[in-house]
Amino acid sequence: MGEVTSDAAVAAGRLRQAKRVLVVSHTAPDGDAIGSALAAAEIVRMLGGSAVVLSHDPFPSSLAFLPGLDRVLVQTTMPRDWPDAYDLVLVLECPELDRTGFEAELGRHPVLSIDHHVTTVPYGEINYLDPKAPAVGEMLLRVADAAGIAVTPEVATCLYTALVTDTGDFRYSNSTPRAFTAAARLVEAGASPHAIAEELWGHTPARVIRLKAATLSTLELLAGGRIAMISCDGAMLERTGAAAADTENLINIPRSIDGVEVAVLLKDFKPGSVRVSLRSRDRVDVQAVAARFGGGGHRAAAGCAVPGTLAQARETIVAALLPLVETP
Ligand SMILES: [Mn+2]
Repeated sequence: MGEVTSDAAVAAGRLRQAKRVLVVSHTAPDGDAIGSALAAAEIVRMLGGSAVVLSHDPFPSSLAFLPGLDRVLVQTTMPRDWPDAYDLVLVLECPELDRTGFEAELGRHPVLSIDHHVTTVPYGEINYLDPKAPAVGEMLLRVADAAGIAVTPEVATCLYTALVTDTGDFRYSNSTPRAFTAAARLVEAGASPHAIAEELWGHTPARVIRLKAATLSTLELLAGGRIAMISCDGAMLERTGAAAADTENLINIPRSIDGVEVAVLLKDFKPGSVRVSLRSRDRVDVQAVAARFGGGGHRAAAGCAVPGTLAQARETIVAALLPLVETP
């Protein structure tokens, strides 16, 4: 096991030593994954090194405005100059190395892990871990500070996007003073909350709305209305022209129903395995439920994969949740 630290200066020091860094985050990347990866690559460049961002999966179209996104390698294979041209791997937002989709290759160089998940396994040579951080983007602002780097408007835009998406527009329980302090700094550094909100929420492709309608038509209320469940399958994607990444944020709709304590989104896109997203209003610890199936996340937002058909996964998850919503 490598070094575990909550000190951003240790991470900054390690990045300063690196000449060429491969930056990776998790599959099915969200705003914190992509925003943090782009900002981290820029921080490495400002420290005098070079960096390449590699993403196993495509990103949601709502994030297409992020500065530097056109240079991200979106592919399931390693870059052509891997491994010889690199001397460090920076892994962001991954509680376990296999969340990257590239775990078999990444061990060829030392790994620096930066993450804020409660369940993070310290798999890196250095692990800068802070479960109290509202987003990895906030941790990277600390890295920039520790490195003595002035945040550019482009980096501020990436980090603010990481923060605003991971806190659900500053509505989730991670909307702490730290989140607002970082947000204020990033706005001062050139991030525009209005322009970013417009990009994130004002350019929804019609296929996403059609997928939303199809998925919401499956709504079931269970346990006297305390569990809300929706599901989505490959046929719906085909019918609407949507992609798997377009399911992002859908789960917040059943979560918003009056009286619902846990919302569940079942995604049946792969034969034999159903991807499960869980959201709670904080009273129920959905991370503990996800962990039972090898998944992870946070108390109020977690995910896992359950083997079987959609109907089987539904039964499994309902059985796991029922005792939790029934305890007063
Ligand atoms: Mn995050």
